[in-house]
Amino acid sequence: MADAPSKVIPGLQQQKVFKIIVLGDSGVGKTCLTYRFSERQFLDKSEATIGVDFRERTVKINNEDIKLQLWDTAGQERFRRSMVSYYYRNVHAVVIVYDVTKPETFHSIASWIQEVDRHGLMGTPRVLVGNKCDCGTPESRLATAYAQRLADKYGMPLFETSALLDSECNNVEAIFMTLAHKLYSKQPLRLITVEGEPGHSRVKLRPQRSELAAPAATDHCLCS
Ligand SMILES: Nc1nc2c(ncn2[C@@H]2O[C@H](COP(=O)(O)OP(=O)(O)OP(=O)(O)O)[C@@H](O)[C@H]2O)c(=O)[nH]1
Ligand SMILES: [Mg+2]
Repeated sequence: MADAPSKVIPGLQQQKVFKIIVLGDSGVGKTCLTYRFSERQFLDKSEATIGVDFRERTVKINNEDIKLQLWDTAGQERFRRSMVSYYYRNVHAVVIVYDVTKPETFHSIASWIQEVDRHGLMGTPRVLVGNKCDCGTPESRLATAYAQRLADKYGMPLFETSALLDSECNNVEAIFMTLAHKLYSKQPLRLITVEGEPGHSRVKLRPQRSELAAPAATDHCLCS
């Protein structure tokens, strides 16, 4: 897990920030899940992510504002070339997503875990997410018990979600709130400085948005 902050500057407010990286094959719904959590709605026209997109939401835990920084990464190999090791730095938690209607995306999980481990995140909290539960029939979807066995093998909690359906949306909330509580209970993982007076503050976030690549246009159908 990332280092704790080194100093607290007197007179400046501090806010805890947790960086959560979201990984998984292309089209599994990483962008829609992170958008659902940050904007509380479904992203109608999702485009393939290039490199990484950056979303955030502030949540309250124990009456304290905690910022969750979501790093929505590209699933397509050709768009991951810019995924330099830098993106894995200071990661506090990992979300690995598969599509419950596409077994091949489930079978990729082992290689995503290897990638995470390769970047030195062996002890970092991680969760497994089976997305698109609204698609197909119960028979055509990957069985929960099957997914749970893999989740148990890797010691990851399993969430089954739909970024599309509001009724299923609590699970999207649950993914990130579970992580937030887990990270919070482990105490400050990284502090950032909020400059200025209370109510007129400016937050210094790293990396800057300008360092992150913009998405390109690609069409996906909903339940292919
Ligand atoms: N039915 C349904 N469709 C979804 C859901 N989540 C995402 N989609 C659709 O699946 C397609 C891919 O979603 P994205 O969120 O762009 O997938 P991604 O994992 O970010 O893909 P990359 O950026 O290429 O890695 C889009 O057409 C979404 O509308 C869901 O929960 N249910
Ligand atoms: Mg995406």
